[in-house]
Amino acid sequence: MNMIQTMRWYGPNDIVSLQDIKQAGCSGVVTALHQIPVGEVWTLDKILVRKAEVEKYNMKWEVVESLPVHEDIKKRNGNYALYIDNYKTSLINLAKCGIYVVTYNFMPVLDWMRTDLMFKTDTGALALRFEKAAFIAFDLFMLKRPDAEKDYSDVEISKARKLFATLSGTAKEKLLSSCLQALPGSTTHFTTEMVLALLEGYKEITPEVLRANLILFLSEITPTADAYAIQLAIHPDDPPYPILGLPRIMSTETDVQAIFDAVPAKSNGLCFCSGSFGARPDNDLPGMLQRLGSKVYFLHLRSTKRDEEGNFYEANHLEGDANMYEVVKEVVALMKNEQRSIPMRPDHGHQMLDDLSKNPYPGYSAIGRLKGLAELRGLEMGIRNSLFRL
Ligand code: DNO
Repeated sequence: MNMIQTMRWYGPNDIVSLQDIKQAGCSGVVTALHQIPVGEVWTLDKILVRKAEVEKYNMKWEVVESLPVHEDIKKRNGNYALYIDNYKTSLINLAKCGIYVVTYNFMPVLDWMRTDLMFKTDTGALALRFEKAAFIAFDLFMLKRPDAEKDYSDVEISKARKLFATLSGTAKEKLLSSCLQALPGSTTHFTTEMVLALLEGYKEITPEVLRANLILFLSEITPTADAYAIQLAIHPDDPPYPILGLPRIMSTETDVQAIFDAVPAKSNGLCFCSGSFGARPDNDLPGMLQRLGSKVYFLHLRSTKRDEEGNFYEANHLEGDANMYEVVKEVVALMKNEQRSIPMRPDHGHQMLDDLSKNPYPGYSAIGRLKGLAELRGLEMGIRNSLFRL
């Protein structure tokens, strides 16, 4: 039993080609129909077109990432009932096309958040970074979110103010555009007005309400998912704590366990992202794999280097704070015990070498991910052969 090696492909507009992914040694691809507006049905014909593209390169469309959840479902208002029906139809259509692992998230408004998409590491390669003071500066002085200062201490605010005062015009623009990076796969950005309007919609939504809405959503879709052998894989919050006053409910082991307990369906599973969970020191990654492993349907492997203040950047895959040896060891043991292979992708990667002159989706350049994948593949093989004699 091996990890199924995949890479994310953003579709025909991605500057990283299917041939590149094949040459990196992948047997599968992780992709989504990013062209379909959130909430609409993924039709059989559109799924089949994408599937055929991937199969031309002798690879399999292994995982959907993401089948996005409409904001109305998260808030349980507006057209949520229609969007849930559409979601079920998309799941059925995917299963009919032989695609069974479906990743999604339940993060309100924004997916992942970074303050710097081009942080220069000591090698000159570029990494994604989250700097708390910069984020607070964005929130207070650029977004100007009402009452935002209530979420921060005086020390944090004064640090953010000082930092903001040192930023040049270009640096400010860079910070703004990093924070307003829209959904993955999209090249259009949010505006501050759009974000403020979206935040307004969450005013009444406490973490308890959001969790209840996720449980209702899962109760509604898991019977369909179970009937069609779909494995749903929820992605954790990134970063794994509340931001912009929004509720976040998928940041810790307790959060995950609560959802598994509330909806015990087989299809209700997890995308174990060592990078997202690992940005919190209280998340015990190998322990989480031991306890939640049977529900892990997809793996994102990457490591962050964090500090006490809550800043972090994305380190090389085998460096940083995640103990990747322990993580992969648990994955190998899990696959051996359960006699199943789990799809994995090297999550993100540094922009390096020839890719420095290109304009990839942030985190998704070819060479950095190829390096990460190669290292993870070697680590897995070493562990399998030396510890488990597989
Ligand atoms: C970032 C990704 C996330 C992930 C979604 C899944 O690079 O890990 O955007 O795809 O949260 O729904």
